[in-house]
Amino acid sequence: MSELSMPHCWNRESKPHRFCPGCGHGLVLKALGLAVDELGLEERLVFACDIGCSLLAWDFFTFPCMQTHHGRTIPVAVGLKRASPDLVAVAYMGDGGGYSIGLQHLFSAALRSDPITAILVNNTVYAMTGGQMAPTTLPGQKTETTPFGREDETGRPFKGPETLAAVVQPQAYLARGTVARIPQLKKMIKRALEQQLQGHFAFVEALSTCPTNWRTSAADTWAFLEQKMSRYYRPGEIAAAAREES
Ligand SMILES: Cc1ncc(C[n+]2csc(CCOP(=O)(O)OP(=O)(O)O)c2C)c(N)n1
Ligand code: SF4
Ligand SMILES: [Mg+2]
Repeated sequence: MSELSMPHCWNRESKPHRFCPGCGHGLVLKALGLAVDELGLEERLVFACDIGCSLLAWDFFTFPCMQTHHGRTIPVAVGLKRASPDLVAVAYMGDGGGYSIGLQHLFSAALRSDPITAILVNNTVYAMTGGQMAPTTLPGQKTETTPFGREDETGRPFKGPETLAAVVQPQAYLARGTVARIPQLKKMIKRALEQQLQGHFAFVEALSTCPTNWRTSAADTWAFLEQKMSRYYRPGEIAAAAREES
């Protein structure tokens, strides 16, 4: 299926989407929809979305969606999967939800190798609440709460897949894609769904755009994504670190 086509599992009866013009969320959701179509998983999918702009995805698809509390999307997906192991559970969240308020859940699911697929949209800010600093805000980046640029004393920006590589089991799937390359992102999400079908934990971070809170033009939005974010957060698959078990 072409990346230009509309996913079959897209809900054509829902109202027009509410993402801002230039937002990357819709592109990540499209990559997910195409991956679900290609694997023929529409009837088995259950989708849990976080608070944050990810909640605007609640009526995007034809498969069931559950709206969770902020940061609690992963445990909800784990619960759904444990109750109905034949379901394919997708947890969809922002960087604030996954790397800040919900970080312990992400780590716990990775450590246990819960067979779910987590997709995290990294747009470097808490977008829905007005663009405050997130764990992923780049050094020097201006946000609502770092008007002079993020300073070193706030810590180093969090690299999710690389950090999880230290704790996951070898069969887990970890990757970082970008909305600048939808075919690659779709392949990563496909692999993440396949890994869940094999009984393993899978996590894909997607570098994404938020022109509203970045206050950028179309050209500057793309330049920030491609020239700043992608240099700090390198797209690609990330191997689990070898560990000595005694
Ligand atoms: C328990 C709780 N704490 C805080 C909030 C307020 N809140 C709503 S969305 C959000 C940030 C969302 O940022 P992120 O997860 O990065 O998603 P984005 O909007 O950037 O896609 C916060 C702090 C909340 N709704 N619930
Ligand atoms: S605020 Fe940012 S992340 Fe939220 S819908 Fe608008 S562009 Fe997208
Ligand atoms: Mg965010």
